[in-house]
Amino acid sequence: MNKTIMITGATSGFGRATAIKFAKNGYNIMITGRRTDRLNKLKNELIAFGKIKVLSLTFDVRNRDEVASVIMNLPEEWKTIDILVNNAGLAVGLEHIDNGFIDDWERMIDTNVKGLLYVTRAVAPLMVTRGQGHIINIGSIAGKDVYENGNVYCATKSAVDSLSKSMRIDLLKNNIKVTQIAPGMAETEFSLVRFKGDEEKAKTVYKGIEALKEEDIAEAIYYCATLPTHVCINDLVITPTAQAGVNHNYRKV
Ligand code: NDP
Ligand code: 8X3
Repeated sequence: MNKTIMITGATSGFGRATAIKFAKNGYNIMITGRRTDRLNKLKNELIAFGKIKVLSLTFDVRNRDEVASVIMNLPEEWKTIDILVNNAGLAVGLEHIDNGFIDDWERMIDTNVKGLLYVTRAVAPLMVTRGQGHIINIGSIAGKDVYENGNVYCATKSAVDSLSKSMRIDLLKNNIKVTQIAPGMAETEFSLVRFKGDEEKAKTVYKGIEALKEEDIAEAIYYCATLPTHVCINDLVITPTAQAGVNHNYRKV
């Protein structure tokens, strides 16, 4: 029987690449995000790999009631979630703390911290009931160290770092693995979102650097998820070769 994976934020970047990687390897896939058109397109792409089922769920992870209701009302066959990838997240803005937009801060906190918690609170009991499961949280090197203007984004990812550790302790007796993957600079739609659609500004982030690709993170997620049952990768920090932490990049310009 196929295993089942739920991926939040599958309409783009790491989430999308992860859905493709697991579909190619025979997993049933639940893809989630806010953009239904993209989910539908991806669903068709995934089904074409054959022999798997795909369920597409449109919801905003910030909506506590919606998250709870969607997951509680899953068809029975989709309630056996083997792997949850808490990936949905974003950075918005890059300002000093005295100039930051409070709306941007709220969006990051609501998505990266509260959204991850809402999804986990709904899915973890299903795993506890079965006495198995694997939660993979996408943190960031921004959760390991801070950079100028990173303030609130770094704080949200630091919360993911901390939550990953405590989830692992809380779920220890339930045979549930918890892994954090903390990527460095990766060229997805991340910077486009951070700079509110400014493509030129987004491109400068990756100038002179071979950034990580979304597939690199999908490969890492797949590796962590397919180890023997007694092995749990706790924390994986992955940067491009040209990056050593949030404040050290080597650019060829
Ligand atoms: P993308 O912008 O390419 O993808 C982000 C995904 O998150 C989209 O599918 C988006 O879907 C989803 N998402 C955002 N907000 C919400 C929401 N409120 N409800 C549901 N889904 C949401 O970025 P990445 O793939 O790079 O980012 C994925 C994760 O990786 C994030 O948590 C990010 O912080 C983290 N990360 C990224 C790094 C990078 O350099 N790229 C490095 C380290 C960590 P939709 O808009 O359809 O809702
Ligand atoms: C994204 C990585 O360093 O741009 O989480 O904040 S960084």
